[in-house]
Amino acid sequence: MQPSEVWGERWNANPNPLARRWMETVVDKQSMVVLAADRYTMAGLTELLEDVSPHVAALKTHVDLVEDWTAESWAEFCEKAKDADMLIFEDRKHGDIGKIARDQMGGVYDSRSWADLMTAHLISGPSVLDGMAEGWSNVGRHGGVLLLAQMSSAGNLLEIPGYTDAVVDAGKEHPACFGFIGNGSRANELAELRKKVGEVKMIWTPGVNLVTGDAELGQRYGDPTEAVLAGSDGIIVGSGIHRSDNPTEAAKSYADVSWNALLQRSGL
Ligand code: 5BU
Repeated sequence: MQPSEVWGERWNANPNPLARRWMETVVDKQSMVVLAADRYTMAGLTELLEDVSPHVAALKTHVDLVEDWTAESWAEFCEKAKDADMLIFEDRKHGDIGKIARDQMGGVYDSRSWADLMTAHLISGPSVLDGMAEGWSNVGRHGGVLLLAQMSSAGNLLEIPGYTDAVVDAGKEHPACFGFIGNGSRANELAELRKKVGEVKMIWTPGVNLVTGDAELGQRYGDPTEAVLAGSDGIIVGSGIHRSDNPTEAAKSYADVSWNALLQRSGL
């Protein structure tokens, strides 16, 4: 299948190389799964990646969770992910003023050099987007920011009226904005977000699991099929895969569910 068949105008009219890369990988792998690789050792991460990579289209990291992190082992891990055709997405949730966010992409972890995508809150204003664009550009790269327009956790303050709309208005027009984080646990809120975002920017959704309902420490889970039908372009799945007894099979199940939902959404 070709990306244009599955994504239609969203493929044909999209000028953003990262968005096109994502849409293409989804079709190649028949998977919209963004793996939240929340393991705490390099061995655990590497094993997980090897188990699931055919069924996963992007790798989401929290680099500061890793207890035995070294620059060398991380570089090797990222290389494996790239070889398996995955975009690398550091869920850093930047939120400082532009120049500090830019410089926080350097430092020990030097995320500007290996992350293709990164999350940010827009709480400090649009300078965070400019700063992050500069961060990548300082090492000769282009990356994309996923702005938090919604969150999956109960009681999050992004739900205060007006906040999501303000994030979408600022991000929609900004070239560094790859897309938005939407709440996968509430399909109706996600559908509203899709209407506001339009067709160009991506929406990726955490808070999805085949077992729905309230979970650990305020996390909430919705059904991945419903999330895709409501407008999700990437389902972020963590424990549903990495805590499963069989991560390979779990990853395949999420891939199948997301791909079938995408085909249904596209009328195929
Ligand atoms: P889980 O194990 O599928 O619940 O993991 C979800 C991941 O998505 C985890 O890495 C969180 O940091 C991340 N996440 C989230 O759960 N909810 C949000 O609103 C955002 C990120 Br933003």
